[in-house]
Amino acid sequence: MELSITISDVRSPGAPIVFQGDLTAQIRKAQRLGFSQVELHVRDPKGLDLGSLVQALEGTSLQVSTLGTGQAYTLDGLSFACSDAAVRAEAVKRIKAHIQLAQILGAKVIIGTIKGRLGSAAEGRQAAYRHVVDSLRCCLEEAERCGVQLCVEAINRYEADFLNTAAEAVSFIEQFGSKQVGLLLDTFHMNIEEACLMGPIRQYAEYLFHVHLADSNRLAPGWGHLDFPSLLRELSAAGYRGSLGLEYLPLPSPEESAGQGVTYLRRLPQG
Ligand code: LER
Ligand code: MN
Repeated sequence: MELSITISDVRSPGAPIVFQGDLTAQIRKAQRLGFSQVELHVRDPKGLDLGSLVQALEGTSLQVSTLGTGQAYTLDGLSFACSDAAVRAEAVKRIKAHIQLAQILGAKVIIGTIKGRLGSAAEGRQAAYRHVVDSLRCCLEEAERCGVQLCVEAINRYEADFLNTAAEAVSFIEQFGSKQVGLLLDTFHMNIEEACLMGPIRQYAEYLFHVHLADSNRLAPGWGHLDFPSLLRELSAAGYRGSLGLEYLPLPSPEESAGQGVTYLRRLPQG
């Protein structure tokens, strides 16, 4: 089981990123706690000290599973759905930079909140949806050139106004007809949107590129009421051999929540 812990050099209060702040210190902590991977949330690759990052990783056996991109939306207001063409162009440019960074690090790139919002008016929604498809198509050209996989995340209705369920995300993904675009399932969002956690895993296994684990209350697994033993069995039965990204609120503290996640999950039977 590849357990990946969410980290970021940019502090985002309220975000479900476990370790925030100095990357070298976080990478050391992740290694000490027994993680095999990190999920690195990057606001703008231009602002990242790649040399220090690579140096910090070299001293460990950690790999970078995934790059999170949501800070480009939450902190900089960039999105694929935006009605302003200049903002969309900036969003595409930013994600292409994430893709180039992912190529260097051997990571996948998450397409989550960067999709943006479609709004409530029917006509506006159609136009915004087309903008999302067009923007992702531009990013996909770069992803195919770089051999990087893009993970489209289904996000619950309170945080996103489209692609809330696995079924919606998969029909969105299918229109690109590319093996470089797949699905990211997050147990926190699934608990809100899906009738059951297991069905989509079984049904959409062939699309599944990445998984985010958080409990029902977005705390570490084991501190809410989700059935992680069954979930891990289902993922294994579905042939999922990818990474499990621990993406949840760093409460009561980053160290305690990271420790709980790794200890609890490593104790579970793995199918
Ligand atoms: C991002 O992976 C995610 O799950 C969003 O809900 C960000 O809060
Ligand atoms: Mn997530």
